[in-house]
Amino acid sequence: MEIRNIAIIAHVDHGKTTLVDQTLRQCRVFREGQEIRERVLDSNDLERERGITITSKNIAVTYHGVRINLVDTPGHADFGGEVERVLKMADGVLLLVDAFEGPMPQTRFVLQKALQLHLKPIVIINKVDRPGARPEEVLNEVFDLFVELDASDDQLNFPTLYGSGREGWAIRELGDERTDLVPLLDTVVDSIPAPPHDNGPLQLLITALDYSDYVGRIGIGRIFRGRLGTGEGVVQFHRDGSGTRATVKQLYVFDGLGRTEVDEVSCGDICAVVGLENVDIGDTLADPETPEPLPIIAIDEPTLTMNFMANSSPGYGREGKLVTSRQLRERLFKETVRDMALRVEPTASADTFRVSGRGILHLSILMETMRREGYEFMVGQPRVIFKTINGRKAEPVEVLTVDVAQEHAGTVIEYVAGRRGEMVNMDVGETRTRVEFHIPSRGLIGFRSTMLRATSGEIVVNHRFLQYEFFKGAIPERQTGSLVSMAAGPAAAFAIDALQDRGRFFIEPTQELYAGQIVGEHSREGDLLVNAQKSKKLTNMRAAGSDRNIKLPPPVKLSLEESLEYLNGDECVEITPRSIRLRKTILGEHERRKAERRTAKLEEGV
Ligand SMILES: Nc1nc2c(ncn2[C@@H]2O[C@H](COP(=O)(O)OP(=O)(O)OP(=O)(O)O)[C@@H](O)[C@H]2O)c(=O)[nH]1
Ligand SMILES: [Mg+2]
Repeated sequence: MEIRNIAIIAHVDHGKTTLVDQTLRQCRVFREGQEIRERVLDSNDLERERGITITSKNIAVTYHGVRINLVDTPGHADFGGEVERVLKMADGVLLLVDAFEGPMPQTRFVLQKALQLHLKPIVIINKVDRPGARPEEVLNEVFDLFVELDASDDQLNFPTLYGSGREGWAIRELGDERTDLVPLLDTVVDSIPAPPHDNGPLQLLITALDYSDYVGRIGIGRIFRGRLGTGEGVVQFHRDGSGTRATVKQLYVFDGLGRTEVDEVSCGDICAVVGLENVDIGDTLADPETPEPLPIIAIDEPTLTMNFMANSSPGYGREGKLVTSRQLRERLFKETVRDMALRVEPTASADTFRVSGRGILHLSILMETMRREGYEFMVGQPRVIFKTINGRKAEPVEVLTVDVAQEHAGTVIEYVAGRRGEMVNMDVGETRTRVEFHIPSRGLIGFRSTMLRATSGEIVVNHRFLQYEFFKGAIPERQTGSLVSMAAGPAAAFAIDALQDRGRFFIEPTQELYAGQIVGEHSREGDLLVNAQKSKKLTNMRAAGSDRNIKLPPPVKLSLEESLEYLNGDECVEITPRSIRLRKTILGEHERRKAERRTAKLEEGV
């Protein structure tokens, strides 16, 4: 069977999954009567809730007798490493660009990777149905981007389409009739090269993993040379260069949303292999007669780290069932097996683990997954990972793109400058201005929420890792302190009401609190201990009901990511299946003061 291997790449939310979905539908993968959900590929709960793709997925459609293997990739910058890896499976890419937004930082990153791998690109200007879409202008911007990225002449000759994944059509010229995705499928078959055929000894590169409760780990990859049959022996080369013997128990090729078992897979095809112990990303399966590994796949270094700690809050174990440090340890190390970009290290304390990854989203997805599984734990302030380059301290720097109403551009520029950022480009549009900066990752922590507030929500923020650069100098932490509950017990409306001018609250009346819990953000520097349980003295019947008559502004609800970004160095987030609470890492006021004095002395060098 003829084959085409193609990866769908784009900036976050530009419509990859929706387009794959529609392609599946139109190729009749959905059996009649089967319940059809939107974006069926975003299959895990977190993906559905957040509306983003977290892990890439393989699907395949058969079109005019050609099997098109499609890989849907995540668009969020934290998962860029994953995209880079799965590109190894492809001979071509479908680059999607939102007809309204135009090329964004992640568009640039994924395109650059694809061009470096000499993959054949097809460009589709997507979401043309969007009001305000500017497809022709965006196509020009995409062309400029190709030029900037040093695309070869052949790559610059990319086929282009306009389309709407959601409405399920693609066209070659804007005036064409908008019927279906046939023009896109035709373009894929015609312009993406078939995988080269090499009859030599087997080489299969594992680029993704899957699990099944029945068979364990499953390796997913592409055959670059030779062929592979069920029951055959192979040499499995690992990342460290060592090789072990293994036998292929089952082989599958992709078929629609699922897989079909086959006896043999030929060169160029993408398959799933069952029966390999400890199979890992980057492994090569090779012919035992002529065992030759493929080059090792580079993996992104983590840039951000956080401490994960066993929950030590007074109510620990009440909301989750997995609470011990041993359970936490096991779970974290298990994740490193699946997620190459994650690093877990023990620390001097048996209850604390240093977990490092590619960004706040990357790590918060792990936290969300764990709390759904029933874990309780705490996480400390996110910190960037410094490196030493040529004997000097270096730190991660990111490209930050901000789209903002013109009147707010000044606010953003000023804020970024205060965080050691540097403006590199500014595009003043009719209503919106796009500003691009280079800024240390440190300066970005808390950026989104601060700017959303400063611009009343009129801002779109995107950023992605650029490179390590020499340390840029101190950046102030959050200037304000926290409002800290001094006692345990349910919060009282009366107390919250009386403290309104001290800051903004994160909690609601009647919510159960413990001493040392953070109940709000102080409007000034330094923490403020508050009595959040204080209620009005009940002098008579009428006063007893008065708590109910107090009108409080709604509390500020921080998401998990916002909570992480809020933290100062001596604070952490308590995460349980039911709650997310902010707290001082040291709960007792007395002990906290003592620790503060110790740190202050250390800093003075006494
Ligand atoms: N107007 C319009 N909206 C679209 C179209 N395609 C997708 N969307 C919307 O855009 C949002 C993102 O779509 P997805 O398909 O999840 O985008 P994605 O590129 O897979 O996103 P990530 O995987 O997170 O990078 C959803 O709200 C879709 O409904 C389109 O053709 N037109
Ligand atoms: Mg997606």
